[in-house]
Amino acid sequence: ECVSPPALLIPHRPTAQTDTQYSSHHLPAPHTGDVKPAVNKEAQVAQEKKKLTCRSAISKEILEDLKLTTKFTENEISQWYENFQKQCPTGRITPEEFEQIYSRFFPESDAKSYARHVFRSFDTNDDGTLDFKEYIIALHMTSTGKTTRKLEWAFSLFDVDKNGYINKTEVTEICQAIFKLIPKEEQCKLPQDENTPEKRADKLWSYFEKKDNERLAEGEFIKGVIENENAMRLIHYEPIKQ
Ligand SMILES: [Ca+2]
Ligand SMILES: [Ca+2]
Repeated sequence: ECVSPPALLIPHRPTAQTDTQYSSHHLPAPHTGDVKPAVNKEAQVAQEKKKLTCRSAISKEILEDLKLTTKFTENEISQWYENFQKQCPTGRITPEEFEQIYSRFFPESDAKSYARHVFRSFDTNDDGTLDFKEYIIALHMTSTGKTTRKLEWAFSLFDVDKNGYINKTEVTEICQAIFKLIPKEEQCKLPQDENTPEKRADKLWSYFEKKDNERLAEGEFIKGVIENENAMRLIHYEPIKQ
């Protein structure tokens, strides 16, 4: 059992519903303290002791850094850290763990390749694991109300080889991963011009007015998506709410 996925999707229109969904599914709930009555005092003391020895505080350096790079408060960061430590005792999330988190959220479909791409976009130091700092920055990028910030992240998701540009092959690759998230019964209800990953990629690419062999810079990508509701919709998949 590990932490919740930081970014299943890019909520394109922040609504009250999205916010509620976000707080219940995406954020590891800040530790509010167990209110269960203690069975006996001795056990309680032992438990407190254990807590104190197991828990290592977040380093000042990381805390200061995160306060600068995100809008989270010191208290929020500390609570998430505590939660993260509890659920990921190694302090790192592996690609396999990340895939498992995603597959729990998409039980009807194959979330593996999408999870791999998201993982890659968050693993900024390319060491093959997500540490707490990368996790919090991921949370910040995807939970902020700012559309441009989310789109900066979306750009990094689509920039598969991390060269600073998106080409059509990369768009196709991400569209293939997104497609696998869509349950089969939903796939057959898709519009004719987006019912395969290739068609979805063609449609999305057409909004940027680029030739097939041209590439997109970050600014062009963000502008193109902001200006076009369909492009915004096609860059991610939002499961139908039950
Ligand atoms: Ca890393
Ligand atoms: Ca690229």
